[in-house]
Amino acid sequence: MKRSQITVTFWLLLLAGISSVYAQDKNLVTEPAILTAPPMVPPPITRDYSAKVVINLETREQVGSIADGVDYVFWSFGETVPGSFIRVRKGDEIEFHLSNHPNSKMPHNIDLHAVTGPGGGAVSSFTAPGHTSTFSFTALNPGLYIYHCATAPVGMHIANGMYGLILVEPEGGLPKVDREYYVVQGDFYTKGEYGEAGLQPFDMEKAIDEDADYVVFNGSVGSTTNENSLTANVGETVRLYVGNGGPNLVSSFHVIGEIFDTVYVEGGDLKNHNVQTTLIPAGGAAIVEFKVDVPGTFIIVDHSIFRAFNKGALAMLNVEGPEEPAIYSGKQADNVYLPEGSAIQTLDEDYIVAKANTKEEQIRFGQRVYEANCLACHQSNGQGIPSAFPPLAKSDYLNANPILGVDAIMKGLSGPIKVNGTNYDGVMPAMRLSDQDIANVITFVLNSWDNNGGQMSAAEVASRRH
Ligand code: HEC
Ligand SMILES: [Cu+2]
Repeated sequence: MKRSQITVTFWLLLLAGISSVYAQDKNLVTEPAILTAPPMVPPPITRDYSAKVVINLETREQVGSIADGVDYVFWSFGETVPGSFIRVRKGDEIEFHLSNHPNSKMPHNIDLHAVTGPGGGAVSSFTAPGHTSTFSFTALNPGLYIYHCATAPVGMHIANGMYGLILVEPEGGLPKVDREYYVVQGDFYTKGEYGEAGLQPFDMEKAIDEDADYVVFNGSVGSTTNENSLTANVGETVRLYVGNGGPNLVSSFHVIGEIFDTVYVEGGDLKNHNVQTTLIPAGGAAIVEFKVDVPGTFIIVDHSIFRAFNKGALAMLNVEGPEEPAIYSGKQADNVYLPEGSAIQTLDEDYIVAKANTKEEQIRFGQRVYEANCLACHQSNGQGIPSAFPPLAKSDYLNANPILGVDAIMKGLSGPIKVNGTNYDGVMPAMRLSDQDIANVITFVLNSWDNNGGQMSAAEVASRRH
């Protein structure tokens, strides 16, 4: 051995000695990470010391539903889009095992924005199908961070759903709240337009043009609505961990009818208070907290509002409990307001033209048309509102002659009518819907809420246009 070699060997041995002592010195307790699928969040960390946290995460490529009747091949961390929620504590050493499912066609890796190190772990975690990569990092900075795949073409991997959130709790933890949820926005680009049925391939050109067909929370239209809504009780505090996977669009995150008591701006230490809408950049996050004071359905949106009502960026928080009329009265009066010369207005709603081939599809697509266009007046259960909006549930007016419903939507309806023995004299605006959408929504109504059933075709609707 040359002397230089001996010196090098000496230093290497010394270094190895130091690092093993260091690891022993740290004497970290090892524990497996608890991972959760959206919208759930792992429990708060209660320990007051650093640990070695072992994470096993698997990348998948599998077909899922992006909207009713629309399938998409999602690429994901874990089984879901966004991927599993990871919760660690500042100072923890994370031993990360990334496995790529043997059925994958692509290699994948992970770039965690919580990592201090080149690529956020991307190079060390590059994993071929059927392999597992291991790397470790120490979580130096507290905060809420996006993680995502960074394998070329990066944009495509992210666009297919490869992102999620990792929370690094500060040493003292976060203040206690009653409910915590996990919501991530993402934009999707498909060969077909929004709502076009069938398996829709990724569209690279639209992605480059940032011309999204879908903008959704938690991976699909309706992922977090109706029976899958977030829930809370009146008087509880709610904390949302909100991420934006992108790949392209910035989110104007807003909860209709709530004010954020606290926003951890961009997921960091800075706390802002009394915020209506918070901006979440692509590849960024925010923590929002609010107390729910009154019951009802609170709609969560990207306030770039066409994304909410036309591209899917809409979730719901259902709050149950007693009314609080001192805080919110509910509707106190509804009187017909008819300014001079405004007999019939037109609602210019160019909703999706969903091609429906079967009655079942018509009902499904019709429900979407209903929720976007009719629910505000006729209500979610079709009961209407007494002395303002007539019921569609068991409506003798509609059931006797469904084509009158078509006319009402197409041309508007005003003047006195009688529904189930009650007189109405309101104004329903004409709606600019396609023949197919009108056929679908009427078919949906006829087959809902104990109505008589039946089916309306686009051709029948077309025959009413003059
Ligand atoms: C802005 C409120 C509003 C919206 C939105 C609205 N309607 Fe109406 N609708 C009314 C009012 C008011 C009447 C009663 C009009 C009258 O008194 O002449 C009515 C009447 C009707 C009737 C006939 C009466 C009955 O109860 O059977 C049908 C059917 C109907 N609407 C269906 C729909 C459908 C389907 C949609 C969505 C595509 C829709 N409406 C959207 C306000 C609305
Ligand atoms: Cu990937």
